[in-house]
Amino acid sequence: MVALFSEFKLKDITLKNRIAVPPMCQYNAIDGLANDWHLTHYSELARGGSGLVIVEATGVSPEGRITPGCLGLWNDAQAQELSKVAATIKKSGAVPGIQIAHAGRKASANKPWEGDDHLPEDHADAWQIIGPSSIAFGKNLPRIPKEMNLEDIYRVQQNFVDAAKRALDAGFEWLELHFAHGYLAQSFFSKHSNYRQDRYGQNLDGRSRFLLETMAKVRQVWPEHLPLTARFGVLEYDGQDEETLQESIQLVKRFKQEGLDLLNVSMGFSIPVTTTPWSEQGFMAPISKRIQQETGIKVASSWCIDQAEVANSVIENNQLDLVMIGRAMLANPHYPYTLAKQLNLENPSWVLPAPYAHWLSRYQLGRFTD
Ligand code: 8OZ
Repeated sequence: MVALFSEFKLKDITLKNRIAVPPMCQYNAIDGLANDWHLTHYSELARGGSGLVIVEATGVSPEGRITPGCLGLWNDAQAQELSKVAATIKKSGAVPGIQIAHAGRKASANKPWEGDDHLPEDHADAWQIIGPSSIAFGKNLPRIPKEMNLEDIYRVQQNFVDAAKRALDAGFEWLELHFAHGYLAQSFFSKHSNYRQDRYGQNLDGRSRFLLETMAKVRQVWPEHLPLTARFGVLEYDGQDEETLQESIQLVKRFKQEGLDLLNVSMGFSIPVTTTPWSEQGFMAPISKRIQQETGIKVASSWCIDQAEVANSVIENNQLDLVMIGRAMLANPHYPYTLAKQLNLENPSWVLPAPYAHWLSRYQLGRFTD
């Protein structure tokens, strides 16, 4: 038995293995609509053999997008195009997931390869950015967000609810709330970005409120039998990590009470300069294990967990329930097949959809399967 290729059941959903493709922005949409790029990109990823493919950060409102090229789910036309993406993922043998997001003060930006900075305020495509407090992220994202009033807060929460309903109608079976990476929800939680003096700030309870309320509201419309998950930054690599981790653990316990089924453990990215140990394979695995042990939530994580032995051992040792593999999948969309061979899975071809598995296993001609 190869642990990485064992099934994983969460609510009524069974993944055929423990490999998931995390959300990776494509910045390639117009008006938030999925197009041929997304259709082929996601079907290619799903054909690669992962158990789960999560569609990129999809804005719950126009101003919730990171860039003008991000996907959206604030209208029915977007849901219609995304339903084709969900269908192709499913037909290719993976469970279709989607991440819904609001980028907060990091919104209204250029594509990473066109500057990775805020669009100038007077740019035709720019929009007003919002956040818990009027504090800029800094460096490449210098714009100061408008401090959200209560009406803004309730509106964005309703946007999350409406997007979740549309995601369900479009055929997605796994929902991930983007509560990480310095975007709106994370910025409510982080002391670096939340200076509010009302009940959405001040202390741990207040800084947690936006996230908990949003999750509770979404859970009411997202069916009980389907996984509700969130990506959340449990630490910042800012020198205050033990304190942040302890706060995160308190919050994750409350997420669980609100009906969270699995946490995609990540980093906060609330400040521009951090001490993240990028070169260590699997550096998030021990942190995820701690979250799992102290809260009882199932955990997934990504960030440099792509070598076969590492990916398999974090599952075997129960550090993670799912391994998220993103960049290696872009470089080689059939990476799960490569992993299956490296881990000596009996019949590695069966990681792939039937038409591919058929050809790869038919004549036992090793040279065709390399
Ligand atoms: C990693 C680090 C910061 C941002 C996302 C584009 O979460 C991102 C992102 C990923 O959507």
